[in-house]
Amino acid sequence: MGTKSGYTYWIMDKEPRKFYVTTPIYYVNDRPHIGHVYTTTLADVLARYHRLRGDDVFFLTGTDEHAAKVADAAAERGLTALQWADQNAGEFQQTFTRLQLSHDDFIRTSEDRHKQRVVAYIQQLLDSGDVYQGEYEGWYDAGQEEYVPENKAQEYEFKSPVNGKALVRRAENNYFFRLSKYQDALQQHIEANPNFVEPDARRNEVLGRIREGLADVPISRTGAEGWGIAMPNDPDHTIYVWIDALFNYLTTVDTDERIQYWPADVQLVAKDILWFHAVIWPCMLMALGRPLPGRVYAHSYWISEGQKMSKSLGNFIDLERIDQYVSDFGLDALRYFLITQGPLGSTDSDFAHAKYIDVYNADLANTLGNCAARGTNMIVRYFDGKLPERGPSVPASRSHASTADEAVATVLGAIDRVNLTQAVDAALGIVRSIDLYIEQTQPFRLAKDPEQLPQVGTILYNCAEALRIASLLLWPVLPDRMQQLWDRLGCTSYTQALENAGRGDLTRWATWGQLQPGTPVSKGDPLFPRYDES
Ligand code: ME8
Repeated sequence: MGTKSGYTYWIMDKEPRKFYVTTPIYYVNDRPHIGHVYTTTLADVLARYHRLRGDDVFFLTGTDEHAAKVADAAAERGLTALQWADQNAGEFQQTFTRLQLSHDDFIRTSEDRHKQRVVAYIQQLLDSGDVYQGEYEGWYDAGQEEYVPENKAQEYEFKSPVNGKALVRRAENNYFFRLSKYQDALQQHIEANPNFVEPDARRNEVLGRIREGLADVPISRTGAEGWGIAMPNDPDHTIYVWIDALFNYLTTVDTDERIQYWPADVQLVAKDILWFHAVIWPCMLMALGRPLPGRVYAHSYWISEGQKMSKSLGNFIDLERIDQYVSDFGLDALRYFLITQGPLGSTDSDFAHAKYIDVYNADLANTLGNCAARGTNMIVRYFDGKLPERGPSVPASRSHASTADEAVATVLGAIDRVNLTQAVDAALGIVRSIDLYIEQTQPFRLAKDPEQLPQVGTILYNCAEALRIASLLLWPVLPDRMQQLWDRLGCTSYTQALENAGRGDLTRWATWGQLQPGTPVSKGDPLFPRYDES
């Protein structure tokens, strides 16, 4: 902090902290569905929280294109693999743009910038002896494009746990990654860094499996017919799609301008692909001599109306359903449902229509929307649409300033732990406290007596100020509607800072007492109109 012309000001040009967040890169054999939208929305909300607090954010998503199932799906349609990949990668990009996801880059593994660097990394591993040639035989899950260890294959009765198709016995001459060499180092890293794999239940599973022992893994296959990245100096072998794909997190930022973002701070994945991210990936990074990511967070699954989503049941929450929810309830409402009801921890979540309506009406229409409408309506009605002065103090059970300060601290801590549900809950807690305050102080009754108007001013000032702080803390989840609310409260400078500089200054902005009395306040349409199915 410093002083200038008698005012205290924060030094704005302090070096921002970098924050790099990734999502899995998605297969382009099919169109996006709610699972893809979910993880990308989680990353978006995290990215926005970090931008809001002033961090220098890099948010990456993209598509994983070199899978055999992409080539197969293309062949069924008489297209080349790249044509089909272009079409679906385009669909992912358009969907993410339509959903206003704020990624800084979208990597496609078929791009040269990715392929060239993958070849260089594999060459480095060949040179160091961490990649070598050998013979491999095992149970192969063709749908997942992965070998299943013998004990797991037995447990699954030699069927894919994902699509139920028979595992096939396959023998190949492959290149291998010397995973076994890194077993101890990885185990120590996970034990010493409790946040490296989260949530805890998943971390324990991963540690348990590592302790059973890590065998070297094949990283190439033959017969890919030109779809994929060839092994350096050995065009008959194609780099296994998973190895190619994992490198995306590094290839995208391995340039002079971006390398300061590495290592990733948070890598979001779902539980099905945690092994690759918590074991194979960090060991490859160790072999390359690169720093490891800060956190690999594996969320659980969305199911649909109580059932696992599957092609055969045809119950995917697909793009059509997603667009329908956006048009019926608004984009912010979809984001809110995903973030507050989603499978962020270690249990699955049900995407159920009735629950969607309940959550929307309870939290958004009745709590947040209603609170904003009450406060602004009274300011318009009793103070001619100008924010009143803080008059004499009014007895209340709790100070708003301290409720807001605590919420800000809770949100900042929750964000660091990727606990988005807790962050939203703390922000909404401010809104609930405003409702309670209005119930206790009854400004609508006091306003009937002109002598009490200064007290009404205090109450409404406090409500508006608390609402302003709540809106800042809710913006990452509800960017569109909170910006509308800022317009009504005369806080358009936040929108400008976030749009122009790409970052905010949350701790300064969220300090109590910044709304200026006399500022025009308008009421506008309901932010979240109540939804009535009929
Ligand atoms: O696995 N609930 O791609 P993918 C929640 N290309 N999230 C879900 C979900 C569900 N029911 N279904 C999918 C791949 N997801 C690889 C990844 S990374 C180097 C390569 C989300 O298209 C979740 O994030 O099958 C999951 O990890 C991802 O989609 C899998 O997408």
